[in-house]
Amino acid sequence: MIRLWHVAQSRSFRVLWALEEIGAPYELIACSFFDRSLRAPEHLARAPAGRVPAIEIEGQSLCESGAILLYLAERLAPALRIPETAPERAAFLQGLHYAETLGAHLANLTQHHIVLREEAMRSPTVMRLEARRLENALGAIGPDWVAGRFTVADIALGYAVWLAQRFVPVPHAAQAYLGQAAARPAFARAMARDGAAELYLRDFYPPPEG
Ligand SMILES: N[C@@H](CCC(=O)N[C@@H](CS)C(=O)NCC(=O)O)C(=O)O
Repeated sequence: MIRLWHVAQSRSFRVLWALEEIGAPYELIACSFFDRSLRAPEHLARAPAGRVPAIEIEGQSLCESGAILLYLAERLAPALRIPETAPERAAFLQGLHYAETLGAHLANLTQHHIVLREEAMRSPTVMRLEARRLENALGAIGPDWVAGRFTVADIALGYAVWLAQRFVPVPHAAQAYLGQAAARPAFARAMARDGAAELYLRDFYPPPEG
C-alpha cells in the first residue's frame, strides 16, 4: 500500500492529485504545519527536512514532489510521463522542474504573508519583488499541456499556478492552463480529499503598496 504524508494546500497536493489520476489504492496521512508532527523523529526519518510530501511506496521512501511524480508515473502510469526517446522529453523535464522555479517564489511569498505573523518581521520589498518575479515566471505557462499531452509535469505546474492565483494576477494563458487542469475529475477528487485549509485562509494576498 502506498502511504502519503500530506498537509492541505501544500505541495503534497501534487502527489495526491497524481494518485487520483493513477487510481492506485493509497493511504493518506493528514498532517499539520502547526503541531510539530513534521519535526517528530519518525517523520524526519522519512523526510529529513521535515516537510511534505513524503511517500512510502514499494519499500522506498521519497520526499521531493517532482521525484515522486516521476517515480509514480514510471512505476504505475507510463501514460503520465514522456519516454526518454520521445522528442517531447525535453519539454516534459523542463516543465516538471520549472514547477519549482514557481515554487521558490510561492514559498517566499508564503513566508512573508503568512508564516511571519508579525508585521515587523516581513519585508515589503521582498513581497513586491517576489510577486513580480512570480508573475513574470507565470508568463511561460499555458495554454497547452507542456509536453503536448497531459503528464505529471502538468500536475506539478498546475498546482503551482493554482497557488499563484492567491498572490498575483495570473496571465491569461496560465489561467486557461489552470482551467483545463482543474477540469480533470482527478483534480476534483484530490481537492475533495485535500483537507481543511490551515495555511491560505484568504483568496488573495496582495503585495504591499509602495
Ligand atoms: N522541493 C520540495 C519542497 C517541499 C516543501 O518545502 N514543502 C513544504 C510545504 S509546500 C513544507 O513541508 N514546509 C514545511 C516547513 O518548511 O517546515 C518538494 O517539491 O517536495
